[in-house]
Amino acid sequence: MTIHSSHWGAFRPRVEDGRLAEAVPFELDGDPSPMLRSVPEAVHAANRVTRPAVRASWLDGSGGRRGADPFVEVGWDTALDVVADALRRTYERHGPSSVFGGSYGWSSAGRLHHAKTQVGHFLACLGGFTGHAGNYSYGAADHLLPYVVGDASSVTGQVTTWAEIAEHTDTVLMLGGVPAKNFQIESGGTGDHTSRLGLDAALDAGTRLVNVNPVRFDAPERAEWFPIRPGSDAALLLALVHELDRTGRLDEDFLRRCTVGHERFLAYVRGADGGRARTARWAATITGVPAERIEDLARRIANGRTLVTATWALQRAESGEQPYWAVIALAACLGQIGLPGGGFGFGYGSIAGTGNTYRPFGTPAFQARKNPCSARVPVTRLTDMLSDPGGTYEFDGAAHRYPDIRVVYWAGGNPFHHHHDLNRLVEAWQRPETVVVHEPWWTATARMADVVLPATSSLERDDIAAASKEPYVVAMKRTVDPPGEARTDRQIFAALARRLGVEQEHSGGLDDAGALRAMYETARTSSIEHGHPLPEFDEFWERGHHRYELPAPPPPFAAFRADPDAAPLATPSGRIELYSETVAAYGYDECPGHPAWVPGSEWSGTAGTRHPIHLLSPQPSSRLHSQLDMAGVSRESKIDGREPVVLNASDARARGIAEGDAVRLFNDRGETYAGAVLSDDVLAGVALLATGAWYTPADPAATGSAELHGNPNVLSQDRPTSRLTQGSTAQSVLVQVERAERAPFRDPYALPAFVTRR
Ligand SMILES: Nc1nc2c(c(=O)[nH]1)N[C@H]1C(S)=C(S)[C@@H](COP(=O)(O)OP(=O)(O)OC[C@H]3O[C@@H](n4cnc5c(=O)[nH]c(N)nc54)[C@H](O)[C@@H]3O)O[C@H]1N2
Ligand SMILES: Nc1nc2c(c(=O)[nH]1)N[C@H]1C(S)=C(S)[C@@H](COP(=O)(O)OP(=O)(O)OC[C@H]3O[C@@H](n4cnc5c(=O)[nH]c(N)nc54)[C@H](O)[C@@H]3O)O[C@H]1N2
Ligand SMILES: [Mo]
Repeated sequence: MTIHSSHWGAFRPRVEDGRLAEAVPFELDGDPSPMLRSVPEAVHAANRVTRPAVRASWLDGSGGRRGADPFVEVGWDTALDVVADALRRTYERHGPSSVFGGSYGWSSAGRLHHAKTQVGHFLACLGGFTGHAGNYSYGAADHLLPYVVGDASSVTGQVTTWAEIAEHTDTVLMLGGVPAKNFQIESGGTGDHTSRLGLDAALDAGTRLVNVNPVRFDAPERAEWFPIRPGSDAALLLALVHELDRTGRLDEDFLRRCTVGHERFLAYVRGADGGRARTARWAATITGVPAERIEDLARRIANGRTLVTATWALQRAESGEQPYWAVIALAACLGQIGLPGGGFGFGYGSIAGTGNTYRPFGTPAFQARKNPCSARVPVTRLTDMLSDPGGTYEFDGAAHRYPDIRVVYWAGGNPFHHHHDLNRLVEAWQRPETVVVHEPWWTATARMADVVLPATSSLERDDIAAASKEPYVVAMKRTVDPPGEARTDRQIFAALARRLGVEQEHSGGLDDAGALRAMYETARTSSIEHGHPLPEFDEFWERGHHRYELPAPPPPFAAFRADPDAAPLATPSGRIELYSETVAAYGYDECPGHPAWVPGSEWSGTAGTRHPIHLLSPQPSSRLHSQLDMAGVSRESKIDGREPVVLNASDARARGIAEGDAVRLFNDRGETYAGAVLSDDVLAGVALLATGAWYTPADPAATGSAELHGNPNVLSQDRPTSRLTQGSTAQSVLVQVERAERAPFRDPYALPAFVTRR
């Protein structure tokens, strides 16, 4: 029986007449994702890219406008020649930093054909490129946590396991809940979805879950809902600390032994900094949570073993560092960091593998050649980089300059899904001389390219799926033929490398099959060194999967807690820093030296605005970002072809909006149309419009065109969390919503216009 995998899980492909008929869930997966149902339709979609295509007015040098001009289909030789020429010219005239190869994006679960890594490898062979720093997912946490706890392992590494929670934890205080929709997904795929089972086991064992969230439904039914205004969690956490302090419940011994800066932090909480005491009453006005409820919560978390968690979403907002730092501060005050089932951890329900055993070895992954060029720009600064060559920005305590980008090379990502304030990006995107995109589908980003090269989907090539928070390594076997003339990204780069004289550096004499074997062998060597050997390649490929069986890990921070001198953290003090001299010295008022309440410029507490609805753009339940949007589960979720927006029922009534109505969401940055869903399980004043509906401008030739399909990124703001981390602020967005009498419509998945087509 053949096997394949995806970010949404492993499956058994059933093929009929050369076509994928069904993706049958992997029999060992305890909780497979319904998204598998979308796979056949996506793979055989009418909007696959089947031949190389070049934007007509780029080819004839007449200028034109990216996204608005028709394409010409050409043969592979012509396409590869024009790309090779553009690269050669650019490297000669402007050097490596003028080529942007950051190419952010998830591509497929296959670790060899991970397109972004292949882009980086290829461009490194040519002399290097401007890369990116950080990520959209947890960029603020990733750069903040090393200052606080020495590294970001509480986001990316081992956190308290589900088993430990079930056995030891009385209360899990879950900021952002534990969304079942999100734990369908693991980057690199998963053979076994464990989160729902882990949660159920904990609930059965008597663990209480408190879902602190503007949304009720992103937690199990059995959880308690603790509604809160988006963007206000730091205030709640400070008030909980205040309440612990006021009632004599601080763990002074832990604070003294294991932290530095608690005096300054507590002085701030008490109001000794000249500000107000951060009491429950103070927080009530900010968070919308009654003071008594905050006081009661403080009592409950101090009574018994408590784990404080937060989803990644909380830090994707202005000053998104603060709730994360405050979670750690609250956990430190409770004094249970390092105890089984206690302390803090991030990303439960943000991704499938959180709560599993983390495995820092034996995970097959393609190793790209090192980038010889040091230029890197934070992912969230994409638009500024393109529009402001030579401009300066701050990042992580230092000033940097934007490079002068002439070529943008993107494969495996969809910036016209993922980036914020898309109307700004559309204009900045017109500046470079050349934009090359590899895509399996005619996405918004493909339509915004000069040269579009048809890439295979994962089902049309051999690969291996693996992730370090998930026990399975899974063979992804070629199942169907590529459509038209599609090639693997690696084959495309190999052909370009030949033209540019770097074939040996690029491919090392290996074809795709040879490279796959080599990638596996590297992981196997590491697995043997760690005493958990992967089988030989042929045996693995034949069986199709391998499951690592690992012993349960110790609680995070256990060694540090036991003896902080013997097992110090990698912070300057070796302790948990509740006040960081380093961060304070940077002088960023949006990210001071200790956890603080720093209201954003755009959030639900902003008074007197013309755009009173706080729009959250969560991850979609029906797809992965923009992937699978055209198929099955996602397509069926649309309302008259538009993305559903969840509105609080009273907000909808006040605007004359009924269930299923077309609505217009707008602010000063853009406007988009969506279909209304009414709910009492979303806090009043808050709306939810998931990411990933394919960007569909009404008029691609117009500046600031209306968007017709419900893409929240025409509304989101292109402003970083802070200068410290330059994270994404997707969740700090204010909009107005109105009923749309006549809502315009265009097919989001239509093919672009072609001048000629064979
Ligand atoms: N408003 C708002 N915006 C957000 C977020 C949010 O919360 N709110 N979240 C952000 C986050 S956390 C993330 S991670 C980003 C995600 O942003 P992306 O990772 O850019 O989103 P995807 O849709 O997964 O894009 C992957 C692209 O790769 C293509 N692809 C798949 N396989 C292959 C392949 O083998 N080869 C090639 N060449 N291409 C392939 C797919 O067709 C798709 O177009 O979005 C961010 N944007
Ligand atoms: N189905 C599906 N799953 C996915 C993805 C996908 O595209 N589809 N994408 C994956 C990726 S790339 C990522 S980065 C992760 C992202 O994972 P997250 O960032 O955790 O996901 P979100 O869905 O944005 O939000 C999670 C929860 O946080 C809540 N929340 C938002 N803002 C606030 C706030 O200010 N305060 C509080 N208390 N709660 C808040 C939301 O209501 C929601 O319940 O998801 C991954 N999982
Ligand atoms: Mo992400």
